[in-house]
Amino acid sequence: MSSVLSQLVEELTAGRVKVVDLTQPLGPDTPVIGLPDIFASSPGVTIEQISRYDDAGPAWYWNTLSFGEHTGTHFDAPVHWITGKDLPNSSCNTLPPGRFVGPACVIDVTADVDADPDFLLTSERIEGWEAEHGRIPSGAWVLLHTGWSRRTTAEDFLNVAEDGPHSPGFDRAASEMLAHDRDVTGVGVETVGTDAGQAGGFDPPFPNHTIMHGAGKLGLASLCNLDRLPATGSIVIAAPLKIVDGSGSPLRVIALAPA
Ligand code: 23J
Ligand code: MN
Repeated sequence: MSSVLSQLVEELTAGRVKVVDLTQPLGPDTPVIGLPDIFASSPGVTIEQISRYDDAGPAWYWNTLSFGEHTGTHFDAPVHWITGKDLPNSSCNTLPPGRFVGPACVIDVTADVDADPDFLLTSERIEGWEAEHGRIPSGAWVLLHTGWSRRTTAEDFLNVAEDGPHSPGFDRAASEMLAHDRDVTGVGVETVGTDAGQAGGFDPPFPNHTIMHGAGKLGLASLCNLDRLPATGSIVIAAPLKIVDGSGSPLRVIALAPA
């Protein structure tokens, strides 16, 4: 009898299931979120060589990495936010690994974001997506396909104006619906963080972080290649580094999708 896993291997080998990389490169040019000056900032990436087949190590090449936990394509654990601080098993090393794998629901709002970089996904818009694609299942990764990863310079990607950053996200009711009424695993976005650029001024501030993490849900930021996924029918695997008491981690996010 052919198990689902041996079938999956067959489908991968035959090229009928593809592995899609949803990860941005991680390096010194990786853009980092800017917060108001009153708050501490997160450092960018530095990569320092230990040796490269030289006197410091004649047959080996390796580097020392330094970066904030929330850098580049990265994972937000519930403990990242004050609302999630007392939830059990909510840091990078204690989250059960079963939480890292789930079906993807990809919501395409690229046209809306092209017209308005401050576009916010609403609960009505989620209901419209569900009328077309079916109800978002419990345990889903909800991926907001904004087209933001087409912005390849740090300036365009962070899109900071005099009044702060401008980038799309979720409105409060959308985050509440996904966290509480749909019981999703988490949300993934193409932008630098899972809240909209202007969300520091929302009520509550940073509503998506506040609501999602308070409900024990996860986040993925700075994704790319969402245009390669169908609205439903793919599986996302997003496993952070097992950092002790970690609030988040850069990671490789991959999807299994119909070819
Ligand atoms: C700290 C403060 C505000 C925000 C963030 C971090 C993130 O977006 C993040 O990477 O989790 S909005
Ligand atoms: Mn983060």
